[in-house]
Amino acid sequence: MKKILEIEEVFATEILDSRGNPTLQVTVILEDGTEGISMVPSGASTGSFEAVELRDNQENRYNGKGVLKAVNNVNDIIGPELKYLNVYNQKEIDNFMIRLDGTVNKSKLGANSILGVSLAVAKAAANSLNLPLYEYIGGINAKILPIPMMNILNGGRHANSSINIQEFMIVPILDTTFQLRLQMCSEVYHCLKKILKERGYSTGIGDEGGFAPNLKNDEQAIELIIEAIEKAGYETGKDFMLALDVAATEMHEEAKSIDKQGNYLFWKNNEVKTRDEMIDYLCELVNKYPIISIEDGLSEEDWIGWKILSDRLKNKIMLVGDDLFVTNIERLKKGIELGVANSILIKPNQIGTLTETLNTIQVAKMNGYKVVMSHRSGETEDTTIADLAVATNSMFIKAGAPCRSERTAKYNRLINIENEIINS
Ligand code: 2PG
Ligand code: MG
Repeated sequence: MKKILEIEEVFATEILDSRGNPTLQVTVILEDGTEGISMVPSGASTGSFEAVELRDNQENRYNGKGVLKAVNNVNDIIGPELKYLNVYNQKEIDNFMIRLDGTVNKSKLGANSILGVSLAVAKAAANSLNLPLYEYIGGINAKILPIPMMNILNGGRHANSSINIQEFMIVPILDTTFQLRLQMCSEVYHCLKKILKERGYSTGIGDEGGFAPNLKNDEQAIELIIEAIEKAGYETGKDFMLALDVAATEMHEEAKSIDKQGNYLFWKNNEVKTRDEMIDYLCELVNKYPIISIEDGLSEEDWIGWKILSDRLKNKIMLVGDDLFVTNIERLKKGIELGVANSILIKPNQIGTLTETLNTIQVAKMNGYKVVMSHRSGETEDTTIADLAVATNSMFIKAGAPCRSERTAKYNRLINIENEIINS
């Protein structure tokens, strides 16, 4: 017989994220008193096909970024409807919220409200069974720790610097434990800090904890990182590879202001590239440097460009769709059909429920797309994505630099999960 445990109460609170902007905390309380609490992250370089993050737009409060409407939607609309529902019916609860919202992009109730509830329900259910979240979601097969794609140099929208590419990541490919990989990344991070300091560059950090120096150009960032890897005693190509998130949708948006064609504007140094030039540029970078993965090399609307890029690079490296796929099963299916990209970034708040997130991961895996679980640039101390990465045996995780508690919280959670799995 299926176990039943009813939801007693659901409520939300407005809290702050790592950028100091409001976001939601949602609490679910069960009839036996068990609680599940989730906190919702928030992006800066958001794709236009993401589910809607509901904000108050009330200029005199938090610069319009308040989330009291979303809080009220949880307290007054979603919460009362979930009372007495069985907390173990995650799929039914998520589908019920999708119907209650009734829009294609969750714009009525807000994906932030819905995701907050969805994750808090899962956490309450896991807690009630005394199971860690990764095991509740992934069962006994949840056992693979993800490889960090660690963003140690921030540019684009995540830093007020001269660098256009949003993320420069190190990927410890050496076959070893999560904890050793984390150690390797942290060592490289600190070597990079030393190098930047010695050369007179700022060691201030960007939104995801990576350094945000004003370098001569984007390629210098790659070269300094390679130097840092070697200074830390590791070999690029053997111990580490590099990954980039170009976040090209942002460049495409910037270009629209000066050029109707919507090329790509490297707005920090005012350089315009056409789609073809952009593709050539990315191929050159791949030829020149040990790059294993490029995320959002082209914009979310440029399916034609993505197809050309995929034909040129898909057999060499990972091409990760973030703004392109927005964790949305329909957009992913379109990509699969067109032969576009070969990997997907998974951000639960892009789609708005745990069930949809898991469904998208399943389709990705069935079609041989690699899965990269991801934080947002605006984060909280919530560590759900760490559990979700293990629950789904995702190959990679993006959780930022080994710096800033909202980032290290995810890594620290993964350390504890790895220890639990080793000792079980
Ligand atoms: C990205 C993310 C996370 P944001 O583009 O991949 O690194 O950034 O949350 O700002 O969309
Ligand atoms: Mg991205």
